[in-house]
Amino acid sequence: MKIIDIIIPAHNEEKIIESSLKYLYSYLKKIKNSRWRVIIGENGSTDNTFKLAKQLTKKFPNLYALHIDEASRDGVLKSLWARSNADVLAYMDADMSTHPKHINEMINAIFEGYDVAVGSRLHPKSKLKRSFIRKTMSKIYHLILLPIILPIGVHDAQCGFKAINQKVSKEIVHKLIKENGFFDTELLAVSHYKKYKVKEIPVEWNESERESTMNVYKNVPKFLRNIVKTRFKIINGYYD
Ligand SMILES: Nc1nc2c(ncn2[C@@H]2O[C@H](COP(=O)(O)OP(=O)(O)O)[C@@H](O)[C@H]2O)c(=O)[nH]1
Ligand SMILES: [Mg+2]
Repeated sequence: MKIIDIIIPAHNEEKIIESSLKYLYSYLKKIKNSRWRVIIGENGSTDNTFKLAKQLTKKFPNLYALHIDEASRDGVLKSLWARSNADVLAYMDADMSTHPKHINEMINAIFEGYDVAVGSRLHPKSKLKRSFIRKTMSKIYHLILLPIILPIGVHDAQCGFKAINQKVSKEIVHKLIKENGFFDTELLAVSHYKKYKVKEIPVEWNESERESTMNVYKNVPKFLRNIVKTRFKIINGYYD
């Protein structure tokens, strides 16, 4: 039987984690003929996220809560994917901005032989509820910066909804840097370079009403530096 691990990175999410899990589980119940686990990967919270997550493991089947000693969301994703032996390694953001109805399609894509499956908010078929400023930043990033410096082969690098198989996990995940959400762009740029089979899933996205936990504006210079760095790493054969 195939095994699916779904990681939920969590940082100061005590207000939404329970309702998010309820929402997600109503769709997970529809997954048949495989064993799935949901793993909350918490770090750095100053609220009760971890304590609550631990309590919720008694309420939700196949739910695990881990406190990970890593400094960032990317560090948590890297570390939990690296230690998983599942056939499908997935993650989704705790706020369920990506509608969880897409989870089956994402998992099935890996079962069908795709190496990577990613949610996409910039595909013509996506449905998007997002603030003007975040939409604009995303368009500049994906329509101008990435095509010029670091092609990724799909419309959206940064949607918090992705899955990979063990091949991708073994070959590249340990090489990705762990900083401020850039993990997603690097994963896709390297997948594109290595000609992995990538499925893009147009998603329905409803931006969460809670404030972003990711320091989006502060991270802009780091993203710019990292896209150039990744380009050079590809040229220098670092991922080969
Ligand atoms: N474990 C962990 N998760 C984080 C950290 N920072 C953000 N996250 C999680 O990353 C996901 C994306 O964050 P979010 O605030 O929704 O970002 P946005 O959608 O880009 O505004 C959420 O599940 C957060 O809880 C962190 O430092 N550690
Ligand atoms: Mg979000």
